[in-house]
Amino acid sequence: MDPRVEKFMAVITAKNQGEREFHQAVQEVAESLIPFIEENPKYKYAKILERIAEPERIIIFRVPWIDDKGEIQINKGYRIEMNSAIGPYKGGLRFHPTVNLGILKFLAFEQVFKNSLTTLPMGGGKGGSDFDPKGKTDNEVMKFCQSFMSELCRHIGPETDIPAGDIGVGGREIGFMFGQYKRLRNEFTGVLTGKGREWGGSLIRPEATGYGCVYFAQAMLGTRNESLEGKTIAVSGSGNVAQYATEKATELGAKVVTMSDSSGFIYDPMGIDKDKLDWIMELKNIKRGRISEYADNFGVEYYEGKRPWLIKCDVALPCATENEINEEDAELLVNNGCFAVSEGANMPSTAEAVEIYLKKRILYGPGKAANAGGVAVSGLEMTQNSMRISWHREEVDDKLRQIMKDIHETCIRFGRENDGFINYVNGANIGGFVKVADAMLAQGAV
Ligand code: NDP
Ligand code: 2IT
Repeated sequence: MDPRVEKFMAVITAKNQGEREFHQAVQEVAESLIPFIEENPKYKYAKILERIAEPERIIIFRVPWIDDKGEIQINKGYRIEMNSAIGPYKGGLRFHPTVNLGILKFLAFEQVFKNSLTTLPMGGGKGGSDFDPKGKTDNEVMKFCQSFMSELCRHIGPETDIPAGDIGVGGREIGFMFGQYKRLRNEFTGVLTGKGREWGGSLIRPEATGYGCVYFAQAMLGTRNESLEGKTIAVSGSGNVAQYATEKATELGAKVVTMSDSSGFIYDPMGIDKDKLDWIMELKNIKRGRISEYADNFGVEYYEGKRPWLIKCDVALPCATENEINEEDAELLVNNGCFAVSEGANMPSTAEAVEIYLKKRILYGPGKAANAGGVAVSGLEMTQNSMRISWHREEVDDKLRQIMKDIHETCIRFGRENDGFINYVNGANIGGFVKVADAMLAQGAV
């Protein structure tokens, strides 16, 4: 490791003990930024990177709620307000039993750079709870969401901090939280994004992260005069991001052969076409079933406890969760001919996996660039709410495409190496940093 990065990370790990994912996210950014900051000492003397790595505010609270049996349940609630240099805090809420402070800090840190890359005026934040919506009734989810929002509503607002969805938080949860916010504050405002379209939501927001991830893959392939037409794709996950990544990739002529959940993955060599995807959407979004049921229904292989990366593919779209591609998986992917990875999830590749992509010179779009389409359309939802209008589907989709193109251009501008190779990691980290850093310089030591 570069000794300057080592020195920086020693302070980060000492100050944020035990927060493994946060260390991982900060180190990746530091490796790109420290050499850049050395060349631009104004950022060094103002300690911009040191400040970006320290959240502006963290709120942690108790979330008590009563389950259907009448028993009191207690969860932890969090909101990390990471950086507001270029706009109000913006970022999703995650409800998953693995949620802890370190995971939310990593997500909030990534969000700062991602939101800056979108070109829209949004700062970075993230929040959530260790609540597990799996196996809960709609009534229990509502009770939890209402209790969670009863506290969170003191800290957020349309000009302050605007949460949205993430793992375990979709349209249902956003609806319950919006209802409680409105009731407590007596305000109908754009305080959350990902709302239903009848009550302030933007068209294309549900699709945006998955579509954007595929648009980014398309742009990367374009640099090698390739397209998605006829390509075999491995997707992981079967939630919001995975579903719409699969839909768009299929629409563009690719064949998606895998999808997964936390129990295992299915391999459908014929491809998950529109009808089969509709079946998955009903299974996952309405019946809340398991992906293994797809194998039973369509007579394909199910790999219990495994991830899709052992399947031969041209392009991988990891859309489930962090660190779902390790060194061994990355080796397998590349050795089987995979030449592009576009990350729908946040930090799905371990540091060792990323090293392999870069060493093998494949097209690698890190999450903060490739999955920025979700928060970008959240930004467009905020604009529509402020203007009290709603744009047509095509209009939002066109804006999303343009934003993904612009992010890709930014990555090229800051990430092209002397031999022409595009290092999208450096591109995204430096490209996301500059705007935030300049705003922080202008605003003084706050
Ligand atoms: P969903 O809750 O809709 O879906 C999550 C999917 O990932 C499910 O298939 C789930 O399986 C699987 N998964 C979750 N945790 C794990 C785990 N620990 N191990 C294996 N599989 C797991 O979430 P989203 O689709 O919204 O989010 C997916 C990823 O995309 C996350 O990394 C999120 O941070 C990122 N992201 C989301 C955005 C959005 O707009 N929603 C925007 C940008 C990034 P199971 O059902 O078994 O839990
Ligand atoms: O990780 C992310 O970018 C999200 N979960 C979406 C955040 C948002 O505010 O739309």
